Amino acid sequence: MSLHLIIGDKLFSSWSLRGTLALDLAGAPHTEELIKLNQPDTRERLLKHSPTGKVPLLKTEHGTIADSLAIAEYLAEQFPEADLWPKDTAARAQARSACAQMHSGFFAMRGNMPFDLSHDAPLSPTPTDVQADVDRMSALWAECRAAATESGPYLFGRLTLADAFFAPIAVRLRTYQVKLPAVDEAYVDTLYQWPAFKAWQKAGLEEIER
Ligand SMILES: N[C@@H](CCC(=O)N[C@@H](CS)C(=O)NCC(=O)O)C(=O)O
Repeated sequence: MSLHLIIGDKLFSSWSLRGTLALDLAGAPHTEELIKLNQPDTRERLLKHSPTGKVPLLKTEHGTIADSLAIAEYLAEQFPEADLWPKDTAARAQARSACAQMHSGFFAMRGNMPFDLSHDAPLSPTPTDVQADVDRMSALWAECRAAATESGPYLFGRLTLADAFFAPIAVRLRTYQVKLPAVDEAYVDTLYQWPAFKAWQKAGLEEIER
């Protein structure tokens, strides 16, 4: 199977990180192409691949798939042996629900705390709607842990697509130095130790030097 992932800058592109982590979970060999965002020719370059003009994009033998959630579902379907979602039906439903909530919400956090791997300062003061998003995130993670039926340090025990979807939030929480309950702090630590995340972080920080 030939898979080609098109992403934005590793330093800035949170949605691209989700696509890459989903491919890592699937154990899917693929090639990668990085299109720098916020350049005069960015839109023209993206439109050559997809009318969405957004990354990530996954080029497959079944066509070009736009959107990180669609990419995740495609990989789950194509690599069933990788068990990208939790095995238990109720846990799987909760994992899908959590990813969808991430995908279509948390706007205050996303808007006020832009993804930037090199950022290292708190918001001062923290806007009320951002704090509400942080509190809701913490509650959502607790709901995931409560639904988990497998063991391990990730949201549903073992690594699943839910962790790929929340890794960029872990970056925001850490780089904006958000105070978290110990259980969430430990989860952020766990995500920062995921080898595929570490590789992305290293490459992202190297983009600054270039
Ligand atoms: N919901 C989409 C969001 C994709 C998105 O907004 N990607 C941003 C980069 S993280 C983008 O491509 N922006 C285009 C641009 O900045 O020109 C997904 O899940 O893939």
